Amino acid sequence: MKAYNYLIFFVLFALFPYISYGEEFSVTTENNIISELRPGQKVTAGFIDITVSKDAKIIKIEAEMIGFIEAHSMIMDGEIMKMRKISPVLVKNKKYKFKPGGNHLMLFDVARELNAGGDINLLFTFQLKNKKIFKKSIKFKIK
Ligand SMILES: [Cu+2]
Repeated sequence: MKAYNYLIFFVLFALFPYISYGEEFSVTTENNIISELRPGQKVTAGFIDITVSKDAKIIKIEAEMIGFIEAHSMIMDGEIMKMRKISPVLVKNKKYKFKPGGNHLMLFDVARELNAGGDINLLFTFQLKNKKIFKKSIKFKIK
């Protein structure tokens, strides 16, 4: 019986580092909004404030029935607004904002309805400095 208890103890300790490892990266979000898709459109924008518990890059964003999703910056070049694809670099515990008029998400080839009042999950892939990958599904309200 005693040997059995030791075994349980050992197994718990052996597993613990892996269990805690799974919890090491957390993502908190606010103001998660996707603009509703107007009739005839296939492209829309998204906004979100993201705070991560460790320095990380967003390397991919995907969702069902959406061709592809990019993060963009937006700058004024004289009178012309220019958007450029970016790979957002998030700093630990610092809020990163995707907001109207600034960095934003762009959803292309949308093949589903996105009506105000609904919601949609986007799957974010984050890469830490040590190259470890985390995938998080994040819910957005459609507005
Ligand atoms: Cu854009």
